[in-house]
Amino acid sequence: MSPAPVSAPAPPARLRAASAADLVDAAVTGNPRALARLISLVEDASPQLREIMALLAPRIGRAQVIGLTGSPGVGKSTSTSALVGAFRARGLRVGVLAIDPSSPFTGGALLGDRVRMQEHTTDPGVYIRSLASRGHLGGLSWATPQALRVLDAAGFDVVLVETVGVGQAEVDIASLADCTLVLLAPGMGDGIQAAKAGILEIADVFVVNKADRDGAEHTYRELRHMIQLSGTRTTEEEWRPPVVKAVASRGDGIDEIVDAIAEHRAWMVGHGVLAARRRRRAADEIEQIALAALRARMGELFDGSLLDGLAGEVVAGTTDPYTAADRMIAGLAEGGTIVASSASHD
Ligand SMILES: Nc1nc2c(ncn2[C@@H]2O[C@H](COP(=O)(O)OP(=O)(O)OP(=O)(O)O)[C@@H](O)[C@H]2O)c(=O)[nH]1
Ligand SMILES: [Mg+2]
Repeated sequence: MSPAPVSAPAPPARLRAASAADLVDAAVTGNPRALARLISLVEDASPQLREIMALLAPRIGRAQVIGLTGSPGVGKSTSTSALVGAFRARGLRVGVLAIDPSSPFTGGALLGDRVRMQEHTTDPGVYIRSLASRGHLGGLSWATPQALRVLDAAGFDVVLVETVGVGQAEVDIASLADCTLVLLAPGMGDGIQAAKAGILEIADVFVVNKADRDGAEHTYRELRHMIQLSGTRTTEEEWRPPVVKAVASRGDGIDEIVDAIAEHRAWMVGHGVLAARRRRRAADEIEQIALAALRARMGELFDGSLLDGLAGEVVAGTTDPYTAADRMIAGLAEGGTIVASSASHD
């Protein structure tokens, strides 16, 4: 059997090598237009990415990726903006990705984010970009790592990724980031509930934001109590997420967050966790790309009529969905041999 052609199609000839190389050359000097263009190519899942990522590969691995997640309105953008200021004060170049969770209920959020980020938009050491994950084969899990690669290769020391803490996006960001900040706020009613729903597993640092509000102390104590009780983080070997109180809108607690991130990083490096995380992240990335390529390949090889034919057989009871899926997979490995039931091997 010939090797399975499971990779995505080669870029069209009209996309010349020089254009990708020029774009990459400009992006790695921090040229914001080139960066914007590259990230747009990511959003569009452009076939040109294959070439671009090959050019970027030797340049990556420096950026520290910090994820911020939490319920809508908890103060993620305000904290992100304050953190940008804090990292800039330390002489670091900072990239920001605000992930559009592509859901209708946050439709207006990005405009507000831009306004909040305004103070940094004229700083050449800062690049801020919202990323639409909508329409991607793998959503956040597909587009975000590719956009991170672009910013990493462009030499940003820190990349902050803001994503609304709803379901899968929250889990995805935890698997991408070197450090995941989970923000809670008092009086939101869902803070500790959310903690029960699994944020203890993903948080490297907790931030109780809006500490100027009533109930902040209560949220803080309750969270600390939960961390102490949590079975998975009880040994000395394990990282116990610290809880930092902050008033992001006033900049209070931001230095403490930066310190907590640094401590977490030192712990990870000391325990070999950073390298392991990055390896796992690369494995996820490869898997996502391979799955997307397989799906695209399946779409090319089997036009709707084949799938429809198999579906007809399953509905009629002449085959079962597992057998039908096996036939699709076998057909894929054979480069698209039509596996209608008459041509079945058995
Ligand atoms: N009182 C108080 N308000 C704050 C604090 N931090 C942020 N806010 C306000 O809370 C509101 C929401 O803040 P954002 O930073 O937009 O929150 P977000 O989590 O990014 O919101 P989404 O992106 O829409 O999910 C804004 O009006 C902020 O000014 C704080 O520490 N104290
Ligand atoms: Mg926001």
